[in-house]
Amino acid sequence: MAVRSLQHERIESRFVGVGQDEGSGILGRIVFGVTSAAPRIENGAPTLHLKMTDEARDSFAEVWSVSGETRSGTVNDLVFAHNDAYLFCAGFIPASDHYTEAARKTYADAFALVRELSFPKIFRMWNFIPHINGENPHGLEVYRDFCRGRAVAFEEDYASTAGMPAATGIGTWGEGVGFYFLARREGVVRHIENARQTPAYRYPQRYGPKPPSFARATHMRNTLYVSGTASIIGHETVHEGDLGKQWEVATGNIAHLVSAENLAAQGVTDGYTLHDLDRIKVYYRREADLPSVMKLSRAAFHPDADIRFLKVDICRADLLVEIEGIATHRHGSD
Ligand code: 3EB
Repeated sequence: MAVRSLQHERIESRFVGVGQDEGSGILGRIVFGVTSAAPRIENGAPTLHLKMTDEARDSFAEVWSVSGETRSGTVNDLVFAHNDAYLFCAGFIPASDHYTEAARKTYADAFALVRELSFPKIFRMWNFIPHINGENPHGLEVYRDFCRGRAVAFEEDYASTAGMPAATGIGTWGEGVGFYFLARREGVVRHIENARQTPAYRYPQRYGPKPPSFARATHMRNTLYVSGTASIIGHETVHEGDLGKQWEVATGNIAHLVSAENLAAQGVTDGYTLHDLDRIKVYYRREADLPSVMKLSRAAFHPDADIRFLKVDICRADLLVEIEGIATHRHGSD
């Protein structure tokens, strides 16, 4: 009987120039560029294009790779690839006035796929929503409309024991909702909350008919996948209009989230600091804030951390910045 090599258990992401990711073991790629489109297989791997900028020179790709053989496929407009241990899947919901039903169906299809392919443990998800702060014809904010459909799919179609994963829900300049996620076949996957913040899935109704479906982070194999994190204490936005103060709260939230103290209380014997974060995305709302967020990032994160800045709308109209990343223990230089 074959013994599964630990090599096959490794999964990693990197940010590269568009088209700079030739090589084997690519599970999926996301092009943060100038157009949005439904995902398809490109150069042998599922590829999702998201319009996040007007400038081609600001484009980059996030590439997820594993060792060992991968297989890819398409079902119900979902495009996926997997090896023995991990699944990458991307999907797209065409532009619409109403997202509840389409989101419910598309996420239900995704959950059916993880069951059929036996990758029941989703550990990280990203959702990119156009006109996120706009209103639909019924006066419901687009983000809240999306959240309603996603919540119903999680309630009805996702294993109740699996728990909701770390996620990002953020704006895009494209038309249509693009999303991608990663799932694991077996092993321990732990979803983590933050004592400073109300679990998003328990936000009160004033933020929408159904709450957002995500955990603050997910821990797996010495790695902590940190969700999009903003200037929210409890369930309330704090420091409306003040970028510097929102930055302090958002990074403070992450610092506590990743700390040994917060993790120990949730069964994880590990602990990180802001300097352990990498593959960081800083989403900011106002063009004029870019120099500030770059300066604040340099002061907060490790000099070797790869950080990308994306100017998009954020799921609450009063939020100016949102930060995500992946915490691992750095090797080599300090
Ligand atoms: C928040 O804490 C900010 O809807 O998937 C962060 C991460 C946010 C994920 C999502 C939304 C989502 O509520 C917004």
